[in-house]
Amino acid sequence: MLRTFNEHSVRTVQSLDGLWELVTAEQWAQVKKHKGAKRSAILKKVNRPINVPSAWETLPGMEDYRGICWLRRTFYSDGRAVRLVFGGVSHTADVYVDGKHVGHHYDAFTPFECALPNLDEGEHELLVKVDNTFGPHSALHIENDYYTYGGITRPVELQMLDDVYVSRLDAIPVRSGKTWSLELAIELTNLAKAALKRRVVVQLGDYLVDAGQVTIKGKATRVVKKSLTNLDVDAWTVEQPNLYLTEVLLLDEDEVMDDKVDRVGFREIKVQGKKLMLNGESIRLRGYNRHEDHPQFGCAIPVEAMMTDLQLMQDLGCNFIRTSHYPNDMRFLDLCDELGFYVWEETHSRTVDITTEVYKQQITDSATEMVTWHKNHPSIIMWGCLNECENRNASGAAEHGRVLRLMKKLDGSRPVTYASMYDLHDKAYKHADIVSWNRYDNWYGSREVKPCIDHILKWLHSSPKTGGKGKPVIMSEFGAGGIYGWRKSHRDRWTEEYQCDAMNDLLEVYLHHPDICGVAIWQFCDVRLTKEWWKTRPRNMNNKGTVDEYRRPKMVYEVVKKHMHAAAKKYR
Ligand code: ADA
Repeated sequence: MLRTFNEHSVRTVQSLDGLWELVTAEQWAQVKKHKGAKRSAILKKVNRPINVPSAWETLPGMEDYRGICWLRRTFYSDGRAVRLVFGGVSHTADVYVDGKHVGHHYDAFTPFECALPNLDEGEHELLVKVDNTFGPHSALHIENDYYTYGGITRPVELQMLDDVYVSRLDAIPVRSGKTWSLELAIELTNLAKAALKRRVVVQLGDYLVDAGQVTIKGKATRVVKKSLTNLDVDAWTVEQPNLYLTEVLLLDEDEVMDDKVDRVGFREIKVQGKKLMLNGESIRLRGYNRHEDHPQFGCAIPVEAMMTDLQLMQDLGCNFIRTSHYPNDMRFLDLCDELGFYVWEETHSRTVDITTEVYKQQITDSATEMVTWHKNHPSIIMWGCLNECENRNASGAAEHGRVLRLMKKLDGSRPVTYASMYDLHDKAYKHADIVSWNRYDNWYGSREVKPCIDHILKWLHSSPKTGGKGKPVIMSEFGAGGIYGWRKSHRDRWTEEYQCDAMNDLLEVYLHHPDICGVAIWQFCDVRLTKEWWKTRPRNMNNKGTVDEYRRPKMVYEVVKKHMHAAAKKYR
């Protein structure tokens, strides 16, 4: 399933997870040279089963396959309109039903849907062409310090719809003193040619609001806005992550024809001077950058393994996760909502070229889909974008402003930021609500941590001209490499001992600095890289994890745990 809870108790939903068939483009090229029985015999021979969701790199012989594969299965439709929802396909999908092209999507990390309003009753073929190649067609998935896998890497759902269905539900909490309200925007889609009426009812716990009869024109959508006010509910915090199921019901006369369930956490996140305020109280963020990467699953990490990561981070005393460098699986965000973590979710953009037209379209889609699909998660307290992208010139800074404004326009309830590597030379701070820095003073340089950060903080707050004066600051990346098991008395770089010494110095300064409201260690676990990065990365891995790729704690685990728990006692 796409979520950790049922989004529908009335709408017919079927999971399409499980065994599909896979052929590579090369194999298909051979197969289609033949016809009839010969073609079927060859296809039967080359077809291999693959689980969905999964990365094809987990199939023996495909560990580093970069190309195009066709994934196939069948499904049954009862003659109603069908909606296919893909949690994520890495990295480009073309969807065909019974040979007809019904959808296209770029970017592994955001969900997408295909509407099939006129399918006959019966069995249908679902074919997905998946492409994980690099090139001018792909501005966000590039050779990088993390791996781009291939496959249908997040869950797939088949939904059978009534003529009118809830196509989107936005639920944004608003705090007023001790009570809360909930601003609802309910998008209804009418698949029929004729205008249709539905009664709209919203339930949240014991609260019920009846929006009455709504008419939706034929083949159109309509947004119904309603507020639930004076709600006596318990707030969402990481200490008490209270969640409330909110259900929208669509009725025709007295029959419930469709529904949509989401979960709401009543929390308010604001910036106040140099502080982050949650429900009116200042908070400090303590946590990690986490890639969706695992040697046994690639980026298609199952929920059980997600839980292992979150429980390790809780054990370490963390309350914060940055989804470096892309929108995460909705089930992971659900777990963060349930367990109580603050999340910085960001667009898919690690040090990409932000000057091309392909980039501009792809980043706009990534930002729009991220906010549209994920805005109800209470754990997400800020939107990020454009990690370490060029902003030392006017055009780069302007592009940062464009994406930051786009995210704010889609959701004005959260602050926005980006992780910068250009400290004094960055020209885009004025566009961000929060200033965030990636710094590796004691890894890529051998500079002293405290004098360096004091120097750039003094500069930042010295004048409004910096664009960051008086704004909160997050240390969005810092850390050092340590190869699991490489323990030496010389404590040189890459030894676990060096990593401990570096982390000790960094956390001592960043966790307690009055002008720093949050820290995200780079990084939670060691991750695989694309092969072009071999020159600077032993094992062709990014080895800065606190745990290795198999989640085996390195020596630095205890250093982090000591510092984080001490900070947790001192600050909220
Ligand atoms: C950058 C980048 C990270 C990672 C890190 C490193 O800050 O944002 O993705 O590559 O450097 O390990 O050097």
